Amino acid sequence: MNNRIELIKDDITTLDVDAIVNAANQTLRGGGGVDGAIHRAAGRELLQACIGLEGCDTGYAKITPGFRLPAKYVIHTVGPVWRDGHHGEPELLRSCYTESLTLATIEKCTSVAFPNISTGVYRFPKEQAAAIAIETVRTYLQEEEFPQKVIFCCFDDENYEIYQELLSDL
Ligand code: AR6
Repeated sequence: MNNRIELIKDDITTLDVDAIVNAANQTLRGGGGVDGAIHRAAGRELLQACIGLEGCDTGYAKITPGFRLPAKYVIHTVGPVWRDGHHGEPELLRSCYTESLTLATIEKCTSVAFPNISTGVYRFPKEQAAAIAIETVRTYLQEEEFPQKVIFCCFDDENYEIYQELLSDL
């Protein structure tokens, strides 16, 4: 199992994988953070494709080509905005991972990279978000052959260290 999960610290837009996941907002029209970086690297065609998707609800995911990215696909998911943890935030975050993985399975993706959804602008506590991400991915991989590899792609040191710690306990 653990050889199907990898941890890296990198810019997700540079990864040569089948799919990268985008931490988008409900409009799917780009934004800051990882969303902005993905749109800049993929080019305007990505925005055109996203406009055609007509938005996405929190906890769900939609897929587009990767256009100028090395990745073949971008899976756009909308994480919850953290309020106090009692407004369904954990369940919605879990759903982001499951829905994204389901799209990856449908497209027979071999490798999928996730950013730390909701832990930036949306202020989800990083420790809790990492625990949910790891647990959800592990459970999913127990049931499914695809994707064969899931990469947690951290960008900030804090998230990277949290994942290192949690993954070393497995
Ligand atoms: N590669 C990988 N991870 C990155 C990159 C990158 N190039 N850039 C930032 N991160 P955020 P959210 C990490 O704010 O909290 C956008 O405006 C970053 O360190 O991008 O889900 C959307 O349009 C953090 O750990 O996403 C939405 O409006 C993680 O990505 C809103 O932000 C997520 O931070 C979504 O907020």
